Amino acid sequence: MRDNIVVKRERAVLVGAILKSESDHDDELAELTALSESAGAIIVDRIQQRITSINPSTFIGKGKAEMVKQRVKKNEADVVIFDNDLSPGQIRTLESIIEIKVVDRSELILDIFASRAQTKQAKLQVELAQLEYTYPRLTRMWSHLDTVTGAAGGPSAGAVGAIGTRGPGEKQLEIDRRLVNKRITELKRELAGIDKRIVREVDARKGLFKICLVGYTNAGKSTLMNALTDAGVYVEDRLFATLDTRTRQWVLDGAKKVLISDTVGFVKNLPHQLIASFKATLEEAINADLLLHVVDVSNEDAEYQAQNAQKVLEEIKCAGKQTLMLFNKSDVVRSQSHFEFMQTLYPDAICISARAGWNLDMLKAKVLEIYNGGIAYLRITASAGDGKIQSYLKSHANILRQEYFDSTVVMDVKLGKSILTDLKRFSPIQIEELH
Ligand SMILES: Nc1nc2c(ncn2[C@@H]2O[C@H](COP(=O)(O)OP(=O)(O)OP(=O)(O)O)[C@@H](O)[C@H]2O)c(=O)[nH]1
Ligand SMILES: [Mg+2]
Repeated sequence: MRDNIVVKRERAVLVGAILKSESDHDDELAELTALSESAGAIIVDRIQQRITSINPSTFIGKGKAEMVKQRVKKNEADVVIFDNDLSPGQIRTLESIIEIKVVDRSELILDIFASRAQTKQAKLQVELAQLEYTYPRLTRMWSHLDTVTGAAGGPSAGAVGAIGTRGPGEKQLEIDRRLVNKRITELKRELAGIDKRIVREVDARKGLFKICLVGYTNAGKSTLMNALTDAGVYVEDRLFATLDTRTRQWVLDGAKKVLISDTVGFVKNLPHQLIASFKATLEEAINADLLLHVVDVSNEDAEYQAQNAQKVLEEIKCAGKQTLMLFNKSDVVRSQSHFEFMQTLYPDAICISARAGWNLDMLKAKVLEIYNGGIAYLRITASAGDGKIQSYLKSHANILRQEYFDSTVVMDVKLGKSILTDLKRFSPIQIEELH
């Protein structure tokens, strides 16, 4: 039943179980709907259930699983897509009850990423994340490994073909596991080479002011990047159009040039395996001096999307960075009251339209102001045992040099002046200006 997780052109029933304590969002399945459509599924039914606890074997209650089965039959569905992440055991039990393929949320996102990946790096990153998350959940791993190892041209390629003809079994699983682990090691090695190159590139730009566009997928980051520079980044009205990072120069004012990067979009609960393997891609955000958080204000879920993007920023340790909130797509706002509500939540947000070119001058002026007032280079000397200041600087500044002496640590850092007052909280430390 479950020898692949691709949902393209399949008739899908969506299921979302919400823990009572978790959330009161109106339409919990809106995001899963958009994700499933992006993956190419045809949605035929949607089922939401509030639960008080998770059933360890079926996640939702057994009775509810039976009900899903009835709805699947009625709608002649091919696949059930869960908004939650399920364990391999839960997937197996649910499939035996419902009698069709069950795909969980992380698998769905990984599937979309797999279909979007264009560059070698993105392809390797997605493959690694899939090997670590999806493959242990497949019943017939070997049919996939066949193409995987075959493509890599490794010495095992021939052997895998032979295994495929033998059919699955206990022994088969052991061989599969060995092959998966071998491939994971290969991928990690290959990616480490690429990551090193990227970290070097990012390092080489240490002296320059760096801006990174972040935000929920489809908010208009790439469109804004194109409007501000001549990047020619791929734009499309679908989720996860961008999987790679592009960096371009943005001329603010004559000689004042900054670097601006466009990167992968966020959704709620990005699979951890994906964040781990996309670490190099997110490196630009991690090293940025300023984040531009792009929000699609015309979307009625704008608040929810902004909050979830914020959560991902926390996960990649970027929450403390200086951030400008941008309300994009203000040219197509339908509900004035929703727009005003968003403005009360984020009074400092700048309303723009990347597509129509509205207020881009205002944005530029604001960035210029931050750029001018903005950056300090400092040498900070602290007690070597003071972990607090070190971890604060790691998440709020760029550490250019860090050296330990007997009882002290000396750090040369680049940071936004706005956090200087914050630094005073840490004592006793010694601060000197570097330039
Ligand atoms: N009306 C309107 N549409 C916009 C605006 N900005 C972007 N769009 C549209 O929104 C869609 C998504 O734009 P992208 O620039 O690809 O969005 P993104 O944030 O880069 O998305 P991902 O790469 O998927 O994370 C495209 O169809 C754009 O044409 C805007 O200001 N107004
Ligand atoms: Mg994009």
